[in-house]
Amino acid sequence: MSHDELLDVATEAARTAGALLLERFGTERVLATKSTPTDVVSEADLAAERAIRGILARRAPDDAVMGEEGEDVAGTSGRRWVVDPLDGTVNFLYGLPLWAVSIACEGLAAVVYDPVRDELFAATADGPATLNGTALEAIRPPAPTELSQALVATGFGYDPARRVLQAEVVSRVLPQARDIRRGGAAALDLAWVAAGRLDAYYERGINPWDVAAGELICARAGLTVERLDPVGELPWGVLAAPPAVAGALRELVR
Ligand code: LIP
Repeated sequence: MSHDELLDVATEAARTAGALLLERFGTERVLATKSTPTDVVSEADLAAERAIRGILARRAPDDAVMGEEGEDVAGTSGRRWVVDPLDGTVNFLYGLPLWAVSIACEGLAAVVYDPVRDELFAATADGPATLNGTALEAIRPPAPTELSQALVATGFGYDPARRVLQAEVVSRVLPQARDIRRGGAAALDLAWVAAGRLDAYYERGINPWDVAAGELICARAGLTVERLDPVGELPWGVLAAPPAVAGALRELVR
């Protein structure tokens, strides 16, 4: 399949899951907790992933699938879909309109869909990053050249001990940046960095499905996107920033 065909599959799956989630938004309750009492999953997560996996099985039957809520599926094509059916689960359950569907065909095509605003962020490996079909380069404001002018998004894990370490890191960034934002959905953070609604993002302790789509969208929007190596007790992470700011941010968070 061509990159554009893969993008079409991702778009159909994201919009289908997004419509299902939007119907439940504001009424869904916690179904269960996972790694900690604050790491929750809802029936909406599970229903959305079932819908996405059904479309992938029909339209890309030979591809592997890795999703947040289901078992990994092996493939024979060499392609792998990385799916977060509902990124920002806690926000969703609280009725906060900061959540998204994140679907990537790893390295080839990616969408982050925000059903509340009906905003589809998308990119292919050889095409521009777009918002509802418009190239982000054409609508994004000029990027900051100094970290002190950068609005930096980040997030925190569910484990209290990890949060102590992450608090130390953010205490270094806060005095150096314009300000910090903690939205609660990595996929949306990355999509908004690509769109210029945020200037940069870093986070450790995320999962591949949180960031796979947003990383490609940010890279195709011309941002520096890199993985942060594990350091001490802190796991790997992601940093996305304008090239002029990436080095200064990396020094503070690595
Ligand atoms: C969320 C991430 C967010 C992180 C949260 C949580 P989920 O994913 O998108 O960046 O800070 O702790 O992991 O669990 O809502 O799919």
